[in-house]
Amino acid sequence: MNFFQEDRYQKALYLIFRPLVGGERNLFLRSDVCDRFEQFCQETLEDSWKDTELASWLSNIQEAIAIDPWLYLVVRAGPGDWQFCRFHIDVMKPEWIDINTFLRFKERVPEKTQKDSDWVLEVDLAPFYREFPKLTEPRSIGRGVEFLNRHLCNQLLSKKDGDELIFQFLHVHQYQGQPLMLNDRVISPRKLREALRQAEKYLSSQPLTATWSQVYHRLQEIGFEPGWGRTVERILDTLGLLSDILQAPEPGQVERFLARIPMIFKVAIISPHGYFGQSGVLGLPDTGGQVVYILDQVQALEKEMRQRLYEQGFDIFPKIVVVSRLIPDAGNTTCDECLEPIKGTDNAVILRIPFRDEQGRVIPHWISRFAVWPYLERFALEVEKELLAHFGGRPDLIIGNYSDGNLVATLVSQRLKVTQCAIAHALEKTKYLYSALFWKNLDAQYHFATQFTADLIAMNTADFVITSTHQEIAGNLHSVGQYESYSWFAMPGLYRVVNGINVYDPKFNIVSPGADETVYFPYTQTEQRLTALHGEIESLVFGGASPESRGEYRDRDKPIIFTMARLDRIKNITSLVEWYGQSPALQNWANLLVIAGHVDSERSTDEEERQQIGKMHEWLTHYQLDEKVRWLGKHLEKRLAGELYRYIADKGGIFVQPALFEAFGLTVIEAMSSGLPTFATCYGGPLEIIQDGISGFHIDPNHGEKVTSRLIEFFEHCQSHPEYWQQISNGALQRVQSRYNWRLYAERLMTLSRVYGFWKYATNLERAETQRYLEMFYGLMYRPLAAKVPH
Ligand code: UDP
Ligand code: LCN
Repeated sequence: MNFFQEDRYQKALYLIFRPLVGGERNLFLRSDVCDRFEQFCQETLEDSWKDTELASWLSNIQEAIAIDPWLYLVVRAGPGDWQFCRFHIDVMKPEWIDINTFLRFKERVPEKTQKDSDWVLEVDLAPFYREFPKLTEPRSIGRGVEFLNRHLCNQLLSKKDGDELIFQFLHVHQYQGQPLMLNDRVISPRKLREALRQAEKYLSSQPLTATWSQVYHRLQEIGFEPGWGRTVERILDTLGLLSDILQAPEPGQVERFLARIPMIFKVAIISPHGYFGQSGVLGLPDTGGQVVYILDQVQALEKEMRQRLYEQGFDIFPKIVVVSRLIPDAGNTTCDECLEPIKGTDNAVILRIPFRDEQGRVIPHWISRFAVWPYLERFALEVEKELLAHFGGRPDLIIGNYSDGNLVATLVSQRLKVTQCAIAHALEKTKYLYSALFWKNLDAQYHFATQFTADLIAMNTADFVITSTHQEIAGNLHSVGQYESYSWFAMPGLYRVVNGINVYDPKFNIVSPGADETVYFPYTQTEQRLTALHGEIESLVFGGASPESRGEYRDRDKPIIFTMARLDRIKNITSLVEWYGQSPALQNWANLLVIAGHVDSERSTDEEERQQIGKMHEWLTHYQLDEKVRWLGKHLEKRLAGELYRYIADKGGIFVQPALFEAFGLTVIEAMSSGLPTFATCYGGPLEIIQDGISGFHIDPNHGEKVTSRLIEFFEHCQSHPEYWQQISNGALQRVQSRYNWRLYAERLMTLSRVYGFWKYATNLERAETQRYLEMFYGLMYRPLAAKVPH
């Protein structure tokens, strides 16, 4: 960056940064720097600055910290590509610094001091990963398995080790004591190659449709056990894949071969917090998409597991257990039942285990997801015991969900030595501005110090991570990804992370969820529609005020702007009501329907929800919206909600998701699958789900007036071009059908589990150091923090 050497740039930098360094504020975001640059161009009356190298460099500044006379900057040239520098305001030349110096300076802000803090623990995981392969290209982020397959090929190519590795790996498989794949007649890689030749020769004389049981005797004599295929055709194909790999491995073949190995019979899915049930729970505090996701995931996984096992020659029913928390005071839900079969599956159950206090007494009431930490260790031990009993042995895969589930998955997987998959759903860190830096201010309410510590541990122990979008890992050009935000951060007075997670780690894979196609389908599929529910839907939408609702439409013919979410602050539903209240023009175009929380705050046990309920009432009263807004504080059954989306589409309505941040946004794909034109936040998953102007629209929740004008423009445009609504509706349908699909999801997850299972096997010894380091971090940092959370 030679431009720094030139006088005119140094002068410009001085003029741009001077007001930042001299002012009241210490912390600036990218948007502040961009605004300041815009102002500078106006002040100098020179728009040509915008085409300079300086402009593009400034646009990469992610944050700035000013403490007179210094300005420290973080420049993010792309995902995971961080540089740190500082300027003395009198010497406008950058001095490149290391992350540690930057963080020490940043810590001065909340601590309000002029000097660096005394000794603070520095967490650095990078040295442990020195020997591990990493992606290099930003475009490969989230496609870890493809990279790993190539890497595995190289490893297998190193002949001696490679053959030995495959040979050993095929020997470890068994099901309830019965060996699978190979028996003790095959005692070396050389014998394996010989056995393959013999088996191929023998099978080529057998009918392709003959089954395993018909050829079993001879194959067993040669050294093979069940697992190669149900029919001779399939067995030959699997043997052929292995022969090819032993000869000259190729990534696609390695993946296809590993995908066939019968490794996954029993899966544990851990999701402790919230109300985990199959009806009457959605919309309750902390109970939303994660529950929907897991229940749909289980159905799809069971199908996929059965299919794979069947094709490999087994008539075994796979077992899936979803482990959640048992809540004795469960209201009208089933969350007080220990065991509940999962609908739509043959063999999957919800297993509920209570939280207990130090004396072992069961905790009876619901606990916010921010306060579960003191209970998790004990919970994990009980989970381990119950899983072993339920499965009659170890599970083959443990999937953690959200910070608490991932920590429990870590504890159980480490003890049982089982492959661990992590799914974040939503990492809280990026949802709250400066959540790490000002952790002390937020800790009484959110206990972020404990949560972020748990996140760091679980992310690093997980064998692989599944995300719903690319942005979840690595953000986009200008915004930081949820996982990326754990690369480095400071929690002043507690510890400082200089290398927490690397978004180029091949453990990350994007595997997007879908929306249950039997529930969320296009409004045009009339023969499938649940028209019998329309009477109920009409009284929900057009009924009068009741203890569960507020508002009654005066004009029933207007289209409906629909929104539905948990009544969390982040969901920002109250702002949508406020924007609507402030715009008589929008009120002229459409009515607003809100399904969220409770109308009566007495019915809520969650402080944040109660505050939001208060705000809702305030805006409805202030803007006199009772004849234009209908608010239902009711939790709709899935099928009723599905038909409601379509009912609103019938009437030319739209769906709006105004969240300040949305990690993924299942309501967005549900609405789109129904054919509803959808307007959703540009912060988080919806930015990637929706292509703006094609399959829906992005809205910026920080600019309410712009949201309102976008909605008005849409209704206006639909009036002058009646086909426009249809065009966006079709765009939405095409988008979700091509991208968000549970069948594809299950297929990927099952393949990943095998590839990463093999990788774990191949590298296990090299991970011992990391494990020990993380155990120490758990013992010395996490445990004392968790113990301090009130319980
Ligand atoms: N939901 C519902 N009733 C409500 C609120 C939400 O059925 O009152 C469902 C909604 O249909 C979706 C899920 O809960 O399936 C919410 O998932 P999303 O990913 O949109 O948000 P989350 O609640 O997980 O943050
Ligand atoms: C949690 C969230 O906050 C949503 O954005 C996701 O859609 C949901 O989990 C399912 O992953």
